[in-house]
Amino acid sequence: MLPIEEVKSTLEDAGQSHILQFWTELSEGDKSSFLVELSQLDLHELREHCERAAESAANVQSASAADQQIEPVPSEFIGSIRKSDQTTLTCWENEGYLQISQNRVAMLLLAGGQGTRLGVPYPKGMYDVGLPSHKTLYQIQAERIRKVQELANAKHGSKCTVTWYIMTSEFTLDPTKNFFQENNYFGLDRSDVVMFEQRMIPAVTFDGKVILQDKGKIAMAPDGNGGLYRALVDNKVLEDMEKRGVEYLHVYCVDNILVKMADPIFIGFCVSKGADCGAKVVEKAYPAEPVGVVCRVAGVYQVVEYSELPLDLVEQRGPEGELVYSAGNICNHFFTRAFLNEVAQKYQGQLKQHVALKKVPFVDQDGNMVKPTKPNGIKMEKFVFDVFQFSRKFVAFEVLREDEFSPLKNADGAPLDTPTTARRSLLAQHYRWALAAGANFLDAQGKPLPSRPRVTQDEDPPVVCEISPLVSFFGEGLDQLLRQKALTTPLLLDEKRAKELLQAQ
Ligand code: UD2
Repeated sequence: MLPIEEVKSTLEDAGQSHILQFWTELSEGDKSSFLVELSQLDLHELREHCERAAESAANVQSASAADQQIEPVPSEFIGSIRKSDQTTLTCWENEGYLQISQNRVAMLLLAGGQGTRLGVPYPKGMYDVGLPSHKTLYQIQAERIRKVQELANAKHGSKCTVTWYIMTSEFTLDPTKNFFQENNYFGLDRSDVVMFEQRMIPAVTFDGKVILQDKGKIAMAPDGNGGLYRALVDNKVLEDMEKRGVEYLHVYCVDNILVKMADPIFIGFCVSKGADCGAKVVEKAYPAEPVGVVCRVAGVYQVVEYSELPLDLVEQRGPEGELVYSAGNICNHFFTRAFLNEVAQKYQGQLKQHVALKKVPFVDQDGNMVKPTKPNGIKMEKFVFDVFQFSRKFVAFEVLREDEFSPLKNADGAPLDTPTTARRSLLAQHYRWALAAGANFLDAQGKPLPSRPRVTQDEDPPVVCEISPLVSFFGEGLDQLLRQKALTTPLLLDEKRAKELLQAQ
């Protein structure tokens, strides 16, 4: 902890002396915790941070498309599930499983966000969208890791590990850790789940002053999911990866209920192409969908975030009425460890700072708590995909939305990306898998239900069928359990039920 006199003079130098304006009113306990907080801040970077934030906010109106030289990505450049034949897909998948079986693949979850839109006071990964099993997002992800390891082992006679790195923040670390402990790491080996914390940075007013959230507390926020690269260095994660022999990292965001963990096809595709960076995309559903788009900016492949794509480009359509900028980023990325090392050593400090204007509660000059009704603060964030520009070989890979993308962003009541739409997407996928495996469903009275594999997010699938990831990773292995079986709904196909069905053959 730094002495108060030193903190005072550094804050004065940084033009931030107001931070201590209520110092004399604080209790001894509050003084010491505030001093701890201030000592952890990089006070020397503070001036630059505040100046840069104010300057960026003033220029927030982004340059025009022509200024930025944004172009769409030619569709031939994008690998695709839809456009590839089965032999090629199997080839990529085999490559992926081979790498997994050799412990060369790890997952990295970005879980440091505050989940403000969903509005729950705990990390999003702990959310239960109301499936029959009541599994949370964390549990679903953990079980998919267990299953993909099992499949790789079965193919290669190995005993492999897909290490799970989890980036948290001050908001999410403790609850996430406790939740994993209480749930016995969902059956994973706890030494293969590595949690680490990203940095927090102060929120700043439009004139570059750090915002006090309380008389003895600065308003802090995580530094964006691009804070990953600094956090990898701070927490020696790259060294850990090297020790474990991990060469490839599959990075993803917490809220996509359909995330295909350590996706062997995607990994195999990226490895076969010799890529150092990759991004999964889906075709955008509608112009304003809140997903970034993969494009070329001044000739270099990048993601332009939805909040920054010029409006005329958002709406632009081609001759057939299709969206020109349609390669929607689903926050599912591939990196080689070698590339991440390079980023850590050379580029991490050069990452662009993006500006978000937010309503940040604060104490005013007179010490009153104020809840602003319009944005009053600037939060600076780095984006995880901003390193693509440093890549030597970047690839994009298009997957099917109905199989791989259904994010949980908003609370129920919102039209899209809610617990209801997430639950429906998962149940609809499992229903499709069951039908494809030859299942017949009966209603509660034993009457056969007609098959209707195509359902939209606006309706519940006609049958409630949930399949545990421990039974099937992505629809495989269900034929032997379900073919020509008459199944009463709701069906919760967990390991116990799978055993019963096998025995009933
Ligand atoms: C993200 C993508 C967007 C699109 C969309 C799909 C970014 C910058 N944008 O937008 O292009 O793919 O997802 O759903 O990736 N997080 C942290 N630390 C932070 C902030 C966020 O770990 O400081 C995590 C967060 O917990 C989540 C992920 O990053 O898992 C994405 O964050 P978000 O939900 O705020 O991003 P969103 O939906 O604006």
